[in-house]
Amino acid sequence: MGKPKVDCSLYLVTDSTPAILGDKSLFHVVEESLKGGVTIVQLREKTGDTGHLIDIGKKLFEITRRYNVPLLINDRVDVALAVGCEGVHIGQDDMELSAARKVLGPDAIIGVTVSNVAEALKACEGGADYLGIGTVYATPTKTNTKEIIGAAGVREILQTIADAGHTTQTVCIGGINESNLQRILYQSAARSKSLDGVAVVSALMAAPDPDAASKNLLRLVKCPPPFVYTSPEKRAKAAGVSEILDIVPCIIKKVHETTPLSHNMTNLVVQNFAANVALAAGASPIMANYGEEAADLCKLGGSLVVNMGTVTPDGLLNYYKALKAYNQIGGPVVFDPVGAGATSVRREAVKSILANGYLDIIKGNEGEIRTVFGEGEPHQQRGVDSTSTLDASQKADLVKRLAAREKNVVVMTGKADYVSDGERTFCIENGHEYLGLVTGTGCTLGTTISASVAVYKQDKLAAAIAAILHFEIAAERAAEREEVRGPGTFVPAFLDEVYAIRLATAYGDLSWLERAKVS
Ligand code: 3NM
Ligand code: MG
Repeated sequence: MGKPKVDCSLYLVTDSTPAILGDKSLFHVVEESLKGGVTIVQLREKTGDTGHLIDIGKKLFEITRRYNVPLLINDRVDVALAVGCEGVHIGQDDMELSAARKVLGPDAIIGVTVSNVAEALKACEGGADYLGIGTVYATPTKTNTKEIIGAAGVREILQTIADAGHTTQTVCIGGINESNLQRILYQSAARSKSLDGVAVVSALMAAPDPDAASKNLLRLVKCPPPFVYTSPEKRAKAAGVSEILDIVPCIIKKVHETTPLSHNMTNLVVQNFAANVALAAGASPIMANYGEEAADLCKLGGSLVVNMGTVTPDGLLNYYKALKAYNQIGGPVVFDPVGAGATSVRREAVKSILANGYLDIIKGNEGEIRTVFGEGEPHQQRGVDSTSTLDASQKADLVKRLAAREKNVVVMTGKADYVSDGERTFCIENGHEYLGLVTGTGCTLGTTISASVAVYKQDKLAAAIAAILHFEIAAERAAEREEVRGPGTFVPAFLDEVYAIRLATAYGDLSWLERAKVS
């Protein structure tokens, strides 16, 4: 007979607890999910007598067989034998893989739960047919999970087993649903190995229409997320400084010509200033902190700024709604983790924002970016102040590693700014000290970046650099004006220069760009 084919694209793990299944029939939900395209099913019952479990297994096996989809039993090798189904799924506390293999034979499908690199290597070496990697996100479905590893933890496991030469299939599990599935597949992908699919419990077992839900989940597994720009231009990303500098005027000009919407969910301090900078740069600002509005606003072709400068519990829920709306259609999101390291509330907010959406660009000062990176000792920021302790190569390394981890673009502002997409890393040494003496300049840079990335999704790194140069060279020129004697007179001059640079660029005068110090 040989081993049945294992397709892990959409893996259904059952759960018949009333909190999840409700008053529906387990068999009906599984059959509807199979109709919708589930590719493998695991019967997972944590309570009940063995005889009862075997009965359920047999009945389920009649259904899965009709759809030509394998049925596995959680933990219970004996039940799998009695049912005669394709195999088992075993956790780290269950029977050893080698023992299960001995009992079930070479043709049985045996999957293993792993949550770290050591467990993954051991399972691959022991001949597991697939790995269930988790727990990705905390989930009410399984509260005794050992470790929440996020997309980054999944990626580390994938890279390690790929480096060791294993081709074992992989799925991830834990808190996966239609709104985070594509992002998790994208962010967890390692250089040479990505997940083969996702495993879900509640996304199907609790779905009102499991047939439709599984069709949708399977579609999402098969196509790249909307925020990944998949045109041929992707392959022709600017590699060097001169190529980037060639694109910068095109991006600024395109903002001028198309007036992209810049949807700001931002703090009380900078709303007015950020709106004025957006207007001067050629964008159309809207300050809308109510998440429900995002479903309409995201359709207008602009981008979103999530600035957590005055974060509140309500504010967080609003961010999640907006993130979902923008992520779903690929509208770019700029995240400004203001004061991220100042309080434990903000550190937690950063973690939950990262877990609740894809952030195309993260922009912050050194302390903020260190907090977002989050490994090692917590970095204590003094309020929202910007201070620096890292040297140039450490800064470049930090932005590069964070961008590689999040699969996005990271901008770290300071006397010199560092920008990376995980592969290309640049340093920009423009700007003026007055920018540090006026409140909210960092936030308004986030708004400026949102305008350029809205019009240039194909290379978000180049878009970020265009905005930084526009903004910082405007500051230099403003500070040199005769009438500017300090931060007070600087602000109006700065707005004028942002506006002047935009108009000059639109009409072909690029002399301002000669000041660019990019390396
Ligand atoms: N195993 P939901 S998490 C069954 O981490 C199970 O090994 C997990 O449920 C692991 O899709 C989990 O509803 C429950 O979040 C996943
Ligand atoms: Mg188990």
